[in-house]
Amino acid sequence: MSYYVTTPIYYVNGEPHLGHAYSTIAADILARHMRQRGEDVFFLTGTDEHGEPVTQEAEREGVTPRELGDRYAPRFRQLAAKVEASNDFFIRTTDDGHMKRVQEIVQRVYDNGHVYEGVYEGWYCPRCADFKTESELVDGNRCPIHKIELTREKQDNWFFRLSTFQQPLERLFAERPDFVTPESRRNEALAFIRQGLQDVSLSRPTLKWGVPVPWDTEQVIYVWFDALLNYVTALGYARDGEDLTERYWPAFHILAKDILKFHAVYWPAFLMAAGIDPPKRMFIHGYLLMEGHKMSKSLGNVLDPDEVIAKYGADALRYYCFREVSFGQDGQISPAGFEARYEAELANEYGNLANRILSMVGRYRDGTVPEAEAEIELAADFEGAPERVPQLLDGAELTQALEEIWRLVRRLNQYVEETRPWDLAKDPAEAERLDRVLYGLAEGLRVTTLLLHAYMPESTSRLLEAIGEPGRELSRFGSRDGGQRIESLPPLFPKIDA
Ligand code: ME8
Repeated sequence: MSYYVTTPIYYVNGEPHLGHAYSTIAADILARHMRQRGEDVFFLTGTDEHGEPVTQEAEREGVTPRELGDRYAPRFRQLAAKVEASNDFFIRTTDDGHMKRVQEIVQRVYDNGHVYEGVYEGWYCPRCADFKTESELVDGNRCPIHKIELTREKQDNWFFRLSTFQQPLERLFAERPDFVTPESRRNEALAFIRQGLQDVSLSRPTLKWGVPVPWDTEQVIYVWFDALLNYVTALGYARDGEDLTERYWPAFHILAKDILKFHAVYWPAFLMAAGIDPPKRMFIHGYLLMEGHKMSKSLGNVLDPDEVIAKYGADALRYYCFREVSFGQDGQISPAGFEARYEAELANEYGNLANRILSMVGRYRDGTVPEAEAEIELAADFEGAPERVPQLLDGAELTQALEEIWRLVRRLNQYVEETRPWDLAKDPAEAERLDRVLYGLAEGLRVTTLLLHAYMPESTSRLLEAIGEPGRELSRFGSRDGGQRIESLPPLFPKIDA
């Protein structure tokens, strides 16, 4: 089976921050997990380089939009690498391959009769690259997201007949209840559709920076259609001489609630208009908040992921984001929160557990996992875990799946305390029991670490190597007989001075 997962493509109008890393890490956890399940995975991320959000920043800085893109696109690419994203391709909307395919698809939508010329007047936010309705405005005529004052704009341009897709969209939502999750976001999108859809601009007459409209090259394609199409165009040119569309489309999209309408409403309608299948599913996550506010470039309250990674490592950052904030909801993050979870959960609960098990197998059994049967009370608690976690991750429930895994970590710690292997080791009559206890602990650690691998690829790889696990595929408790050699390891998550 194939599995295609995407992140939003990020605007190149400033430095990337933890909010961007968050979506990328989420998609990466899913991609890695699916690879562990033997799926044929394609994972896409990249940058959105056209439109007002980029043009305006370029003007402010006195550079061209292309220069801005060339400055920031590599920064986003580096951020992906730093957070250990295993993306198969990095798209830039300034790629020739993308622009050519955008024109082809937009032309198809035009040929299919879904485009007309008209006039539009409304409140326009250049940071969102979107018109706002009267009811959306806050404090008079300000953007609800960026809080900047908006001007009324009148445009002669090309329109996409979104209004004619109301019924097809309602049908799509009815037939596929998990098309948009969590359910609250699905309801929000559906309410937007049901209130009646207006046609939307397909082009911008006043802007030069973008993909030219193929039949009217004085205008450029509205940045949102240009950007959304990346999910399809990339498959056409990511691999030289190969078209991956058949193999991977439709996609599972990961994005935050700020761009729900574009993905859940405009995008499937536009694809239908082009005769392309809608996406498979999308998961809408919330915002990471710093001191109560959304982290964002325009609000200027950005937590630097470089600093966090330098101090705690990328794995710890990946773990923290999905442990602290329930994926799908907004949640507060803070340096103090990082430290607390790092210390209590990664260093103590997991890191110490691993080192204790390694050293006990080393000390009491000369570094070889005993060939024994696990005690039933431990085995029972691992029953079903390799099914429950994948099921949750099928729906991108990253926090719930991690909670399931962490229950196993805690169970292993509790089992160490209950069985007290150090006491058993003193009594030769308990040798057989000690074999069973140590086998159970090593086996539990192996199974749990394989499940954690998608979340924390680097540290779990080190541990899996130390416990002699050659592969990365998910594994059932008890499926390995013991007998493998175990090596010692420096602390996985060393204590850090504040
Ligand atoms: O909207 N918390 O780009 P963008 C969580 N180019 N996620 C956050 C976040 C935060 N504080 N801040 C940003 C665009 N994000 C368009 C998208 S897609 C075809 C085009 C993440 O640079 C989140 O995924 O403003 C959000 O949807 C995205 O960055 C917006 O990035």
